[in-house]
Amino acid sequence: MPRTKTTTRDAELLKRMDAYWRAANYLSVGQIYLYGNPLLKKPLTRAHIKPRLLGHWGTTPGLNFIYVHLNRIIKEHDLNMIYIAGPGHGGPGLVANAYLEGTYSDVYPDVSQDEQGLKRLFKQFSFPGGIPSHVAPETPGSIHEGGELGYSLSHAFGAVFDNPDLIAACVVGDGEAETGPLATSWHSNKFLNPLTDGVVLPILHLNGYKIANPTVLARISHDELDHLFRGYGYNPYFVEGRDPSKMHRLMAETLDAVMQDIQRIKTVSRKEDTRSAHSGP
Ligand SMILES: Cc1ncc(C[n+]2csc(CCOP(=O)(O)OP(=O)(O)O)c2C)c(N)n1
Ligand SMILES: [Mg+2]
Repeated sequence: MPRTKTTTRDAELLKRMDAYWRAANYLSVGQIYLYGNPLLKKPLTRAHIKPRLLGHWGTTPGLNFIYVHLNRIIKEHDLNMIYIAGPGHGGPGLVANAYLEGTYSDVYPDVSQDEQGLKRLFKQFSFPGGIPSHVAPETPGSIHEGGELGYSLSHAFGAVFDNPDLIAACVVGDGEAETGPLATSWHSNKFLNPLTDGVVLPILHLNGYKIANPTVLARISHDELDHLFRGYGYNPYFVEGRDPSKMHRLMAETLDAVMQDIQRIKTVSRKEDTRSAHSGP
């Protein structure tokens, strides 16, 4: 259970984070569906919708939600963190965030932060001559192409081995979690050394579906899921609900608790290391 309470000062911050999240969601849904009329200034007609749609919406609000919340702890704790997006078709979410931050327009000046640029951003996604539906090399900040499900968590562990200052926040799709490579990679925590390696923060995105089909981990009971992850050696936190304002608060409190856990694990391992060095042969 989260141990910290957010203050009234944080309420204003959470409101602004919600606004950022909603903007990222609009930019994501616009990329999937809109061919024209990017600011919906005119009544929507069929001519404004892309003739062939690729990509799906289901995973994106969750990816955007996690993105803005991780940004808060990165800024608050000055973290060195990488975001690994596992679920299928999360591309529009990551592109939306790069655009909101201004990085996208820095790299691609024609995709500017105005109506004309917005139209280009929306049209190019999953479109002939445009950008793929997954996070791809042309996405600013991206260092690895997505597309084949199953490898997010093993990449996260690989990134932090011998890299003690890095935190790899790894969003695992509940559909992705059903692939063989992902199902086995939970065990990579057995190879992690808190003194010499960084931290992996797996975030299981239980949106209930793999595209349109139900997922196993979203259908087993809360208790069974909790036990499963404790068995793997994790201390699971649940952030669940439907009301965005409650969810923002819960996520912020949970990430604060997670940061405390990480600091505690690091401190304890450092103390144990000094003690064993002093005890000598
Ligand atoms: C190895 C592999 N098998 C199948 C696919 C096709 N595929 C793309 S997205 C997806 C569903 C993924 O489910 P989840 O991770 O829960 O993402 P969500 O549907 O929630 O976005 C599948 C099966 C793939 N990309 N890679
Ligand atoms: Mg899913």
